Amino acid sequence: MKLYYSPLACSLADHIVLLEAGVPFEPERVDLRTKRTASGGDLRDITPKGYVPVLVLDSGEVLTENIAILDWLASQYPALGGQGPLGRTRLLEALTYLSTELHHAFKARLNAGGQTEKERAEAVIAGHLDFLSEGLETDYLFGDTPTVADFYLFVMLLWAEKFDIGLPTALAGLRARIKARPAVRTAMINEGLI
Ligand SMILES: N[C@@H](CCC(=O)N[C@@H](CS)C(=O)NCC(=O)O)C(=O)O
Repeated sequence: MKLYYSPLACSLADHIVLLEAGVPFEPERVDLRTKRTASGGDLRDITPKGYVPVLVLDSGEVLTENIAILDWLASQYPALGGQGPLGRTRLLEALTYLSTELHHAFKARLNAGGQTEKERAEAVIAGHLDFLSEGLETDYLFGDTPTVADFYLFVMLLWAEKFDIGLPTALAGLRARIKARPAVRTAMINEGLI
């Protein structure tokens, strides 16, 4: 398998999950501005979407879209997926919220032109973080062990740190717990983040 990623992009979630699963894979860095990959290719030749994450399976199939990739990884490595009869549905519910609400709000913060837009985007982000924190009664989103959704959330909690957006206590705890995991540390070292 090959993962196309960019440092501190949402592809960090997939990078962490592959390391947590202990599966052999080849990470390849992408410059999102030029679309050049570390080996000299153009990401748009792999997917015309031109964004990460992109996971190329050993069969040559190309997977894009974080929800789909993380769901596929959870199906391959069930310890990182949802448990019980509604497990997969709850996981997809969380991944969809993270992608279409929280990630979307961070995009608005990233693209904000002026102070008013920045503050508006940060208020939306804070609302989502409050919602997530109020529902958090265990160490991770679905209990005492992390799922792929926790790693996606973790990436956005790192973005919050970067933008100096404070976290509710429960999410600060989750961020610290995930940051301390050996696979997470390895992914962050690989991406040059620590
Ligand atoms: N719909 C995609 C969006 C992924 C996405 O926003 N990727 C960002 C990094 S977090 C990216 O590659 N941006 C570069 C670009 O869009 O040109 C998904 O959910 O996977």
